[in-house]
Amino acid sequence: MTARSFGYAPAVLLALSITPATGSGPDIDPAWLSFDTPAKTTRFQLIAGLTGLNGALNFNGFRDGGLTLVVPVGWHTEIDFRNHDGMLPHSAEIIAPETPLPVQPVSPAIPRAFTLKLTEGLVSEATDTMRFTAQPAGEYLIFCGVPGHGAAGMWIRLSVSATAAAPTLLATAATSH
Ligand SMILES: [Cu+2]
Repeated sequence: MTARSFGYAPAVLLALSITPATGSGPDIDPAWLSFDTPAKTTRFQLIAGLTGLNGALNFNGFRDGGLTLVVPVGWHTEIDFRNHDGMLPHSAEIIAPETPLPVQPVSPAIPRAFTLKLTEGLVSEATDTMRFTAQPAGEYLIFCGVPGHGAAGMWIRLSVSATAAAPTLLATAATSH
């Protein structure tokens, strides 16, 4: 990880000091997240298959919850999905954590928090935007709905926080299988 990647947000540095990253994981690009604090709006670029990790079954180069998007409760949230994978279709939805992970799409945990073609997936370079209000506070997964993908590790985390003052992106411990 480069210092530059985290230089934009002291809150991220603080959080990382609490939950140290491994040092060998992928980088977080600060360009993925933007926000307007007075307007309580945030935008996150969600990129399916950004890298070859896990057979491209990853979001932004992270798998199994290794990246967490933190959004203050009640903020207007826009997730801009793009499928960067040249091979497989992908989708995304916000779901409640469950064990074991579902192997099919399930009802989204937040109204309107899902992409088009949830089961079939969006083809290479297709985009879709989901817009929703981040509530209620709690822990969620950003999960690929194409059958088998999410259960194989294609998910990251969304934390809707009652205490955060601003959105952040954190490298978090990936769940091992
Ligand atoms: Cu997928």
